[in-house]
Amino acid sequence: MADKPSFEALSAETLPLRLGRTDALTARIGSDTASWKVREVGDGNLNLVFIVDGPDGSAIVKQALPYVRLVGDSWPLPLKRSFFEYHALTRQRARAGNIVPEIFHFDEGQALIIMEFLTPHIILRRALIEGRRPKNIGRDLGLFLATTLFRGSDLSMGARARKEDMALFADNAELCDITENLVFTDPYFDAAMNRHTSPQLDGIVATLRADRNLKVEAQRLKHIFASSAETLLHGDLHTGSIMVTDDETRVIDPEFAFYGPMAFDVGMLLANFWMAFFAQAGHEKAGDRSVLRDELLDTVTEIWAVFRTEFSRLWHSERTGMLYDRRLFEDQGDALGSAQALDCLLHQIYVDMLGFAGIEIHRRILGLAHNADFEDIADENLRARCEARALKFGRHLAVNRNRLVSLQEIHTLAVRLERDEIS
Ligand code: SR1
Ligand code: MG
Repeated sequence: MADKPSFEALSAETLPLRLGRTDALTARIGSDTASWKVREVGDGNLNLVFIVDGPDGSAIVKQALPYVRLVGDSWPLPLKRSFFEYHALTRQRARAGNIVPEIFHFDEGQALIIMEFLTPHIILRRALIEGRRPKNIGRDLGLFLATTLFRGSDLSMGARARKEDMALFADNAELCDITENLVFTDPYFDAAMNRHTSPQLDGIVATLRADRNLKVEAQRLKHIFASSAETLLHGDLHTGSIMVTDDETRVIDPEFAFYGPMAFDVGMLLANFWMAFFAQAGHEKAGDRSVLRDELLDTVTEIWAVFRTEFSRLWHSERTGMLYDRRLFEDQGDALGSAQALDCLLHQIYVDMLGFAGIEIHRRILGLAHNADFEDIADENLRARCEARALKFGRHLAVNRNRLVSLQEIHTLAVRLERDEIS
């Protein structure tokens, strides 16, 4: 038997020759490779992404590289992350439906996934920077969180099936290691790859790095992240992993998938809306963004409300796993016991979600991987003011999360920080 070809990175020039006989692709876009148009459009930190236009349609080809694209080949990263992304995508699509794109083909050796081309979708982060908030994202993302987090857990899956799946994803250790270091540890000391965008932040950065309570909370959250294998997480659910039109939402890029705490995906996602809120002041050249600021806070509230409602519905209708066995509650006429257990679980997710959100905000301003919400603000003074407010907000969430009883209270604080009414 012929050896499988060894991994080789694609280029726009080589792609037609390399994939011209891949049926799953030619069936969708046409087989006349001479007429294919290929563009490399990857703007993330890790991978190659190509849009391939053919006579009959278009598709996305995503290929992992054996290193971190953002840094270069001095930071090797295993190609197998593509395997985890593929398996996460198929599970998420089964659990959450069309909000996850359709996968046409996976080639493990070449670490490539061929999938649905989303058009006219754009990255949600870009929409928010441009001043647009698609109207359905609160509902869609709340549903995505509830269905994927519930159905990937011991509340729903059979115990053996879940353990086997957990073992499969446990090998995604290098991607977890990135999060463990870049999110939970590096921002809180003078790590080599850290940067912040203005010397004007030096003071607050030093204060945060000397903040014992904050460092302890960051490590408590890291402990939960590393040891609470509750469900299959997306693992990198920020607004750059979401594509939107005015009324459609798609969630992509789950290469950081692993079994971890439910609150992590929720917290990372909400953090990105809060950062978008604090960044708006830097994008007001073409007009006031007060309405969008309100909408961003409303979106956070809606995501959480929809998540709670859908998670509760699944609790009552799909609780087929080993946890909170119905024989202990409903079957004994103890509906109250079931409701109490659900409330308790949702409360814990809420508290931990706030902590993860605070830490995510910090790492996007203090660490290696920043986000365009702030980076695209050209005026350094203004950008530093936006980032400083967000840093204070993140610290408040991480350290005081057990005492923050409502999102309304948190949003009052966000608005006051934004207006510099408190420092
Ligand atoms: C070295 S990778 C940096 C970041 O990019 C990914 O999107 C993840 O968020 C990761 O933390
Ligand atoms: Mg990504």
